[in-house]
Amino acid sequence: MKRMLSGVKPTGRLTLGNYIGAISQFVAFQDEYDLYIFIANMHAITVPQDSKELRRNTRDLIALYLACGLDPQKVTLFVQSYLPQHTELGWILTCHSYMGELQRMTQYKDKTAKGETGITAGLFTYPSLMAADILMYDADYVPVGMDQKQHVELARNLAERFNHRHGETFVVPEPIVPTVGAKIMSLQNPTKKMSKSDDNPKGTIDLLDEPAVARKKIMSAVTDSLGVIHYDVENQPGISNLLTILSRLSGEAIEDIVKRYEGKGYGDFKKEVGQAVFDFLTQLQNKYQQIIAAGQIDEIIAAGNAKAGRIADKKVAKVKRKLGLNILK
Ligand code: ATP
Ligand code: LTN
Repeated sequence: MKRMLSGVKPTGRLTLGNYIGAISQFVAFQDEYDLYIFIANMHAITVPQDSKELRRNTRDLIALYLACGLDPQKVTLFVQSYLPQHTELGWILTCHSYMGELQRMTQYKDKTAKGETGITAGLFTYPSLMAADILMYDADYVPVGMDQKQHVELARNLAERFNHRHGETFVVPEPIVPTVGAKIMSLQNPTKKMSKSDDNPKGTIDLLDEPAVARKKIMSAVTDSLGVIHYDVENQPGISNLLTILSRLSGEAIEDIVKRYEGKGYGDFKKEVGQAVFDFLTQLQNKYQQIIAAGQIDEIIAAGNAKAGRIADKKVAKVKRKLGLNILK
């Protein structure tokens, strides 16, 4: 079985966009791959975080992942801050990364170009830590959003460089970027991505929104005045976005939904999408509550940390041997 790994930053509350674009894919991958998913909380602190919020977001994120269908029997779920091997290998890979390479990474480049102040050295070097996260586990595939592809490419370069200098040590990973439902749009501005850091909460469906509130957000989603239900991203971005949401939640093909709505109006259509979102959130939040009540999060994470830790220990020991860092006989 090929190994697949991905990390998520616990920097805010998850949205329906995160579910459709990322989490639902992980759930689908868990049967086909030896899947490792971890909470990248050491990455979250590259920008200032409130400690209480970070702790809450991290636990919510784990509970939501489980509620969305990640099965701890199939997936290794762990928390980065419990595995010091990541920062250790991160440092070693920082020492194999060139300034020029890191300067080309978009997050740092964009922030610097905008003249932002308070950019930390951690934000500059985090792509090397991300490479360590990936190379530690010999991941064959890394599913990420478009914005992260560049970092997986850096991980590839570092793996090749290290293998070349010190002998075969790391698997060279490949990024996987989703094709469908990769971009759920804001309900208030359907040409902009639905994003957890949006200022307008009406544009975003939070996975922990009251289902009735979420339904209202769908009912007041921005559409157009054409009055026909067609999938046409260019001219009807709002309707197309709602079609994508309904299709991904119900499993019905977009063209079948379009056929059912021939000659019908937006009101009925929105009602159906609203109901689908309402039902989805109700079911998800029930599971979320059950997971919290079952009190198994600590146990699941402890098991995931232990399993990941065994692999990480071996890899770090091997790397240290290659570098001449272990001197005791
Ligand atoms: P922010 O809005 O703060 O930039 P984000 O909501 O984009 O954050 P990330 O943590 O960067 O979230 O992304 C987590 C995963 O969710 C990534 O794989 C990303 O591609 C996916 N994702 C995020 N927003 C959407 C969206 N609107 N549609 C589809 N996938 C999304
Ligand atoms: N940098 C990523 C999160 C992340 C990650 C990883 C993703 C950290 N380490 C390893 C895949 C593999 C982000 O900002 N979303």
